[in-house]
Amino acid sequence: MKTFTKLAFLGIFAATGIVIAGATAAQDAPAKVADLEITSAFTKAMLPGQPVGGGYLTIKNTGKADDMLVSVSSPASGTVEMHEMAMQGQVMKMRKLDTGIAIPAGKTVELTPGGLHLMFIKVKEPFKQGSKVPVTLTFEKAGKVDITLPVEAAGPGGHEHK
Ligand SMILES: [Cu+2]
Repeated sequence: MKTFTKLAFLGIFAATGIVIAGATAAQDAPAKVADLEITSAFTKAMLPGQPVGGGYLTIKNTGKADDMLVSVSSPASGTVEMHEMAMQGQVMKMRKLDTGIAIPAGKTVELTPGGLHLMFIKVKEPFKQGSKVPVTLTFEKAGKVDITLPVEAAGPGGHEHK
């Protein structure tokens, strides 16, 4: 019986360990607010002297009403803007989206390098690989949701500004 008791305790500890590990990993798990699901959020490590950084994520609207991402903020930067990259003739240009990013009912909107993206401006400290950047998204209908963007390696395909 003693052995059984010990094993039972070990089992509980093992289970607790898994729960804790699960809770840590859950920070990057999909975030939900109302009918919106946010996944694949990340940013990239910033090079020394780089003044701005890009933020990327996927927003799925599982509801029947259109919504809109109207503002974004982060304690890690002075301002977060919503931008769009698009070819104008031969040149890739960036445009600030003042009214926000539409998230139509039943649709998935991806913010990716080279397309729609978040732009961290007046970044307080360059983002370091392996850290996380907290971000608050505000939607017109769904309201606010806090997410974290894991910082991935800097490199090609990242956000480039001149
Ligand atoms: Cu930009």
